[in-house]
Amino acid sequence: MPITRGFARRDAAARDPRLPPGQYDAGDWWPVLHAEATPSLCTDKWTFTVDGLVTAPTTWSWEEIRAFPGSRYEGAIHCVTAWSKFGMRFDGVSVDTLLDAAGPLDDAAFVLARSHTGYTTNLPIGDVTDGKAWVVWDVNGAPLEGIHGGPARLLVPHLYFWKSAKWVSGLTLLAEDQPGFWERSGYHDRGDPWLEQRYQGD
Ligand SMILES: Nc1nc2c(c(=O)[nH]1)N[C@H]1C(S)=C(S)[C@@H](COP(=O)(O)O)O[C@H]1N2
Ligand SMILES: [Mo]
Repeated sequence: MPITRGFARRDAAARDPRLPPGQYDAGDWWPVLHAEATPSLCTDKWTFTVDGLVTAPTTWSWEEIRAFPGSRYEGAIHCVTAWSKFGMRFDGVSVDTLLDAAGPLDDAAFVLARSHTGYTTNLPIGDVTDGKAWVVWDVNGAPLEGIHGGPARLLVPHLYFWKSAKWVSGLTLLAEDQPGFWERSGYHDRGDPWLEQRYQGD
């Protein structure tokens, strides 16, 4: 029956329910996107700092940060330029572990993530706590390449990927929101892909 076949074809072409609106599956392709030149950061000079509204501002070395209990994210990532990738496996440390060590003060409501290159991106503190954010150094079982932010990047996979600062150098806890690099150029403050929060006003 033609009508049945028509429905079957439409089902086969149905959108993947894991794809947020306006996104496509990039498959095996992992685009490389950044505004600055790729830095070459030796792990013996790499550091990660949590400062601002915390009881104990702390800087960790590469060895120190890798000594924390490991934490893994498995799932999708979504870039505002419309590509998504599924089945990504990142290993690193949970941001919860790092914030616990530094002791956020009660009035810490936002974080500004910073990169060793000067890149910044802002997030409500609730978007980097309770198992939603990581500092990661391995992807799909291999060390994160420099072009993807190695030796380590921030990973906040439930938000558009510009929040996942490459070559991350730290988090500053703030009482007031302070827009980062792309946010100052018109990108949305929060960037939830399921709400299509691409640009200011979305
Ligand atoms: N330091 C830094 N981090 C960054 C960016 C950047 O320009 N500089 N761009 C962001 C954007 S817009 C995206 S989509 C992802 C791209 O990460 P990828 O190159 O590993 O795919 O990095 C994010 N983190
Ligand atoms: Mo992006």
